[in-house]
Amino acid sequence: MTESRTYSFFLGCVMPNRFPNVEKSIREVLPRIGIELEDLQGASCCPAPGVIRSFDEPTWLALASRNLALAEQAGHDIITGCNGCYGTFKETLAELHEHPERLAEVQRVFKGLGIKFTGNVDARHLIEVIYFDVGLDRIRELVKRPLRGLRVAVHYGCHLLKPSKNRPWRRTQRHRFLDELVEATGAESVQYRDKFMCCGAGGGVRGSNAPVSVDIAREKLDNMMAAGVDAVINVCSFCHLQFEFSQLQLNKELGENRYNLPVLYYTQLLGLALGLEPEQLGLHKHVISTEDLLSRILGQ
Ligand code: 9S8
Ligand code: 9S8
Ligand code: COM
Repeated sequence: MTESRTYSFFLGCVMPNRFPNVEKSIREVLPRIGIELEDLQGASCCPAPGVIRSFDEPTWLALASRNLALAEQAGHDIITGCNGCYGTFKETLAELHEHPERLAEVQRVFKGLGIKFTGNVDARHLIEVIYFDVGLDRIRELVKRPLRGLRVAVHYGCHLLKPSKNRPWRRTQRHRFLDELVEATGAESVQYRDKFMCCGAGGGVRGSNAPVSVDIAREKLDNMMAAGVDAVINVCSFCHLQFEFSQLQLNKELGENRYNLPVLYYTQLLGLALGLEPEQLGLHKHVISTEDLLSRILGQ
């Protein structure tokens, strides 16, 4: 592997406010695999692609550009662990690069604010950096506690993959990269029905129509559970929120504890395989308990 590289860490809103445990797992795991993080000072909401862009596109573009400008000034590319933030930055950069007049428009707004911005910066999802720069072979070498026997359902999430023309993955409906990253830990990525379906949270659906949103999550969870998995693995703050809290809501509605599938963010799974302790990965702070899963993995 190449030597370590530093990125400006963009947290977004959901992770630091709702899942500091996931944030902790990222901060523990990434430096161990050669990815150094420097906090992006002064950042705002990305802003959320499925929400803010739908209401006011120019404001979305200007605010996203401001966050990109902060990274440009810090001298690093952005790294994020949220699909929504990733989508905003990838699409903002594509818009600015394809339409120089839009970059000029943003620069005009920034001039009065004293912000320098050339657009010469990139934004990457931590999964993209792990897959392309660290690589599967290096991950396999670093695994100290292979997670053999663990059956998981991988959830990619929409903004990680679409629109495919602005994403680094091969243009295919049958992505494998996240499955491969999961399998590099020794776990088995189990196929399930409608794997590429939305979790139901994005695009303002969870905020504006909770029953529809939770119903979509239920369908995904039912499909995962029908495949007999031990956990769901995701790479998005908002998908993580959806799977954690929808299970609580469903159990409450049903009056029984039918949904208790542990929800792990990828760096939590990888951290376990690297031999880290559950507390270092925030695994003791989950909405849906990870206790049984952990005793199986750790053999207690
Ligand atoms: S920031 Fe504000 S709401 Fe959110 S987490 Fe991800 S998308 Fe961007
Ligand atoms: S899936 Fe459909 S829009 Fe999204 S990326 Fe995260 S939240 Fe779940
Ligand atoms: C989902 C982001 S990750 S948004 O709600 O679609 O903007």
